[in-house]
Order: sequence, then C-alpha cells, then structure tokens
Amino acid sequence: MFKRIWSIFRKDEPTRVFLLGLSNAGKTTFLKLLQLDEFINPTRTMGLDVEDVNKDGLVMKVWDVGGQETFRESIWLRLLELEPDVIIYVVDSADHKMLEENEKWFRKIALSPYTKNTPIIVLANKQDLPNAMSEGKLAVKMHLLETSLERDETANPRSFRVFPTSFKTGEGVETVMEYLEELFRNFRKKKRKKMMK
Ligand SMILES: Nc1nc2c(ncn2[C@@H]2O[C@H](COP(=O)(O)OP(=O)(O)O)[C@@H](O)[C@H]2O)c(=O)[nH]1
Ligand SMILES: [Mg+2]
Repeated sequence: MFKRIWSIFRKDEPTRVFLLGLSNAGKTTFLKLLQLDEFINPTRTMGLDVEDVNKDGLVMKVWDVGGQETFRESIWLRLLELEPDVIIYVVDSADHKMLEENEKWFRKIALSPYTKNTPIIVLANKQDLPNAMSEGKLAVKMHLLETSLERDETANPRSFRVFPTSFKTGEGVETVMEYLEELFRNFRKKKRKKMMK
C-alpha cells in the first residue's frame, strides 16, 4: 500500500505546502479553515491527508501530516525529500510543556539538507488562549533566530517568518495568506525565468 502512496508523492506539483507540527497544534483545523472558511473541531489525523485547496486564487496542495511521535521520525523526515515549496510549521503557543519538543523537531526540519531553500512559516497558533505566548516570545523560546543563522549564514529574511494566529477566531490568517501569495508569485517568476533560459 505504501508503495502506491509513494508514487503519488513523486508527481511534480507546482505549489506543495507541507503542514507540519506536533500533535494538537492545529494543522487540520487550519486546513479545514482554508477549505471551508470556518472553524471546525477536527478528529485526530492518523497519518497523512493530502488536500487541494483553492483559496483567493491560490491553488495549493496541502499535506497535513500527523504529528504523533511514531509518525514524525518515519514519515516527516522522509517527506522532506520531496522538497516542498513551502513548509508551514504550526505550534500550539499555549502549550509551554512542548516547547523543547517543538524546538527539536523544528530544527530537524529546518536543518534538513532537503529544505535548504524552502521558505518556512511558523504559526504561533492558539493566540486566543489566555496563556498563549506571543509570537516574539515563542520565537525566542524556540531559538528560531539561532536555527535560522545555522541554516543560512546570510540569514535570508525570507527563509523564516513567524506569524501569530488563531484558527478559532481567524486572527492572523489573512496575513499568512497574503504572505503565501507573495511567495507563490516569486515561485512563478523563478519558474518563468528558468523556462526562458
Ligand atoms: N483555542 C484554540 N483551539 C484551537 C486552535 N486551533 C486548533 N484548536 C484546537 O486544537 C485541537 C487540535 O487541533 P487539530 O487541528 O486537530 O491539531 P493537529 O493535530 O495539529 O491537526 C482541536 O481541538 C482544535 O479545535 C486555536 O487557534 N485556538
Ligand atoms: Mg491533524
């Protein structure tokens, strides 16, 4: 069964967005919000869900990857070999206990040789919860700047961006979409340039 799934992955899709993050961060909620324009309480994603999203003119194939422990090691790191166009890493900003785990997994993703040129967007989600860390605090606690420097000594400002979001209230989602649009526009430009050469 796995072989068959794998062959689908190999297809060349223009704008592949990977939604990664620990279990319970809000990945599936985000995907559903994009598709349905409303907050829903999703059931647990077991494994992997690949969905087409057509939102405000952005055509994306979004890979919602289960965040359970057993999954991360076996699937996430292998999926990165497919070199997604964009990675969105979702964090539950109210879950202070998982900070270290988040940092560890974020580093694995960001420092993988397969994501060298992949823009990574970090969503400091669940901003509606009273004990949520701000995006700035989360960035510091997860040592995002250090990881970004390790990844790219020139610290390309495009390589990481952190946005505060709440998929419950919709806070920040518009801004994230605008940023994605900008990224997609750049991809298309690059593609055109390649074709002209
Ligand atoms: N308060 C709050 N809850 C959220 C938010 N986003 C997701 N959730 C809830 O967090 C839980 C986990 O969400 P889910 O999308 O399944 O996380 P996933 O494991 O990353 O796919 C669900 O109960 C969601 O309703 C948010 O921004 N604020
Ligand atoms: Mg899920």
